[in-house]
Amino acid sequence: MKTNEDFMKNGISIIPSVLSIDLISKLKCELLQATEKNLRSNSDRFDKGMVHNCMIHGENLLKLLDHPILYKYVSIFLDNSSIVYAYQSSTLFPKSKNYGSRIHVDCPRFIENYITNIGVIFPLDDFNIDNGATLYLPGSHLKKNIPDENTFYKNAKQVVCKKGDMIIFNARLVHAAGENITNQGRYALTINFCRSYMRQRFDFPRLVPEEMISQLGNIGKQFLGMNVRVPTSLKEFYLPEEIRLYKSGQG
Ligand SMILES: O=C(O)CCC(=O)C(=O)O
Repeated sequence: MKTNEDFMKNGISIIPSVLSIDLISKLKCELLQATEKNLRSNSDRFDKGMVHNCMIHGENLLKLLDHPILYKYVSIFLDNSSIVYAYQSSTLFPKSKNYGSRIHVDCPRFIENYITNIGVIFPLDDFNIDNGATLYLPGSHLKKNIPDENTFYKNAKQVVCKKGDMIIFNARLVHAAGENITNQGRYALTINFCRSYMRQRFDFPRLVPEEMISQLGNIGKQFLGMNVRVPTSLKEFYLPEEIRLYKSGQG
């Protein structure tokens, strides 16, 4: 299976045509609105233009967490009880770079032969060389050290792909958003998944309003962390199985 081989050897795979054109335009519309709002209120932050916690910024952004193909590949490459560590946007405005354009990995721990986090990118525009398609160093997920800039840019490949494809990568893969030298924005959603016993960047079960959580199916609820909530009292600890906060079998 090429997808599997690419992921193991190079640290990254592209799953083609995961999102429909209709869904892409709805997601982009919700993301644009959230981005504008974010720029009005948070324009002085180091990650200016990045929308955090995308699931609370629109129905389609929320329900993306229920996507069966997303679940399938996260289960194959990480674990079927995985949870979301972070869900944000990566926008390259016209003629710009962004916070993700620095050479980096999305997981600080290197554990040989063991993956704690994987990254998923949903391009909402075609990714090409000119608009800053993600750069990555093939095989770098297998090494502890981050290469210097020269080595990275000399050997990096670029993820040229279509909007609606799904990029999935080992979070130890050394990568960087490119530079957008065009006059059009390049929009993308990025979701980092971790193992169910790890902590999330935000406490999503408390951060996401209940009425939104209730719109999700079992996959989306699991990804939010609803199966691994920690009791705050004995009363919560002894809740019956069906409504237990930390469910059994979570890996
Ligand atoms: O936007 C990109 O091309 C890369 C995003 C990124 O660096 C990340 O998800 O960590």
